[in-house]
Amino acid sequence: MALLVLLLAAITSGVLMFTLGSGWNRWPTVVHGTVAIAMLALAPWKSAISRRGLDRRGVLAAAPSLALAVVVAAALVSGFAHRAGVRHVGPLLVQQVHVGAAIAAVPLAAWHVVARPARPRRTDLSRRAVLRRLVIGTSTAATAVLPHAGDRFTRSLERGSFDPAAMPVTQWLDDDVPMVDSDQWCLVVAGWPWSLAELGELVDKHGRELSATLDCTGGWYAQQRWSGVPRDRLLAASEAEAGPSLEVRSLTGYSRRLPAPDAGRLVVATAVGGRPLSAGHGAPARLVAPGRRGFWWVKWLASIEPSDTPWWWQPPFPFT
Ligand SMILES: Nc1nc2c(c(=O)[nH]1)N[C@H]1C(S)=C(S)[C@@H](COP(=O)(O)O)O[C@H]1N2
Ligand SMILES: [Mo]
Repeated sequence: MALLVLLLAAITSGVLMFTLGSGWNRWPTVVHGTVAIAMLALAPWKSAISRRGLDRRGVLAAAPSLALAVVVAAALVSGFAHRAGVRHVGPLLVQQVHVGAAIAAVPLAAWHVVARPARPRRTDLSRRAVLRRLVIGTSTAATAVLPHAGDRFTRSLERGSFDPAAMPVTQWLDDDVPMVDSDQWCLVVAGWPWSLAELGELVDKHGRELSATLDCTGGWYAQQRWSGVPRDRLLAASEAEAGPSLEVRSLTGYSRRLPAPDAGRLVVATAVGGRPLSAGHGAPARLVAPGRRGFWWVKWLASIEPSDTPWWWQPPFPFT
């Protein structure tokens, strides 16, 4: 039962670590680490129970449970390896192994819960058990919150800050860097097309430079000086009616819906480090969304449309 609770906490905190990039986001990170260590602490008890089950049922009947054990072990090992600074296993990122194993664990854990139900017993909450859990909990929490050199609280490692050429070019899943003809390109804001030249004039008039950290869920982050037009300015200049959310689309079809109250902090960037964006980093224009994880920073902007749909009405992560 305790392991099930921990597994749910691990998955929930892991998803939260991926969705937000600032403020209280450090708490899911602490929970995630604490839960992982607590799972390790409970492993000896669980393996004794599992061995009895295995003897009784045989390997074949226990296959899905064994598969669950393997993927959970893979998630734990890769998680601890990532924490220790290991980033690659062969062609894969350690983080990809970690997330892949966690996703595989979900259906297996669901099967396990249904096929091997365990009822909570009153002794689970007896004073001794509670005390033991408290000791495990607090000591593991203390370990998990210890700072780690070079890590941001998201556990990403620094790559190419203030040197855009050294910053990785990454896409969420399978997007490709498009060939964009900047003479033909325009950014449609609430139905109003802005050519690159017009956008440039707007940058000259209302431009803003800001330092913001791009933190990719792939495990790296970089701080850069971005410059462009604050999106509020762009919306005002486009005479856009505000809605509860803004749908930001890329030329590639990639899109994210952002809450309108964010708009004050969002910048449509045309330059980074004092130079026009490179193709890989989103030329002619990309979104800079301070405090949000990288996957919100839509590159190769095509349109920004105010919308009546609430921002949370979308998959938590993009599909491409
Ligand atoms: N159109 C588009 N924009 C995108 C993505 C994508 O796949 N397609 N990936 C996002 C992700 S996951 C990250 S981390 C950043 C990476 O930006 P960079 O390549 O400039 O470092 O772009 C974001 N913008
Ligand atoms: Mo990313």
